[in-house]
Amino acid sequence: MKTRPAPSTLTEDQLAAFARDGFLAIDNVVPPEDLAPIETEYAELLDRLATDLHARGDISDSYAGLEFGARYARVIAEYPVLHQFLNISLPLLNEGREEATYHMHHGPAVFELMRHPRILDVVEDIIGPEIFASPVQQMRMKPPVTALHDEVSGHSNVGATTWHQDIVALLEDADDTNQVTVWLAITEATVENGCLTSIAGSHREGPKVHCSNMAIAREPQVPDKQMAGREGTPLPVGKGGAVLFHKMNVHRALPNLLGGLRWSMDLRYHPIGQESGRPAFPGFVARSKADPQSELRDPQAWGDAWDAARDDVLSGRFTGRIFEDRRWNDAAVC
Ligand SMILES: O=C(O)CCC(=O)C(=O)O
Repeated sequence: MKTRPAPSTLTEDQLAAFARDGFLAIDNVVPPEDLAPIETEYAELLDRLATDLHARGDISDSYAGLEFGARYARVIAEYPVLHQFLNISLPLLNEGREEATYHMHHGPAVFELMRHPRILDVVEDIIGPEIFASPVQQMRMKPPVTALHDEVSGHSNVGATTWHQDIVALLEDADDTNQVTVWLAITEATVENGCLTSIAGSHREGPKVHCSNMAIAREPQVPDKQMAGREGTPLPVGKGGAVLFHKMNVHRALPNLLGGLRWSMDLRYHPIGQESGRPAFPGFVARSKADPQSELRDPQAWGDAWDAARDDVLSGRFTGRIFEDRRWNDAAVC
């Protein structure tokens, strides 16, 4: 029988809890000081975007004097598509793409955080030491709900999210992929500002029907009636804490009812050689004990790979689907 090496970071109890519940909330995965580079990178990015948008007359002020979260809330209230410029994935659109807004951010601080040794240690305890960083990744920057523009209030990168299993975001080729989601809190996540909540053990219930109803949310969602009477377990974590998810676990995020920014980044990892379920976009080898030379360590090469993917999609060279939003739909239920 194959034996698993002793975990280096997670305890046996934590691994057992992850196997039982399909989620695990852990504080202090990334030391808060290691989040400073991403905070600086995003402050500079927001400053650039706000200055340009104001110069073009798309927003009424650049809000330069405000602190980061307040500035972000004011800019996105006037220019809702801002989130696409701050996200760490290209938009998941199979059609209707516009070159002017088909954008993302792939700065070095993001890349370094995706390779953070503490994150990879946790992932290694779950999937082993041959780790591929999937391109299925999102930056979620949630202003207070009171500041949300109607146009994006149902978008999971800025508003509350609906019940879902992470497998729904993957194409069929990744059905057997051993994917783990690492949801990282860049600001503290509490019940009041929109932490995650999850149904313990739901990863053992098989795939759920996900409806595509744009009036409810931009992403496929498990309808509330299917979840009736089921209480989620709220998963608050401090800044630098993380929540891990099995890809079949049912979870959602609560709304941000407080006055400040709720900011997180969700990353996914799987063993090297398995399908990511998003062939249009580039992942990379984040850690390989067997072949350390294969690890990608150059943020520029990572950014270039995303730029090449953008060109391929916009030019029509990539002809496949990016995202499948009907696969899990069942008209009888939806
Ligand atoms: O942060 C959120 O709002 C949702 C994140 C999520 O559901 C996920 O990472 O799968």
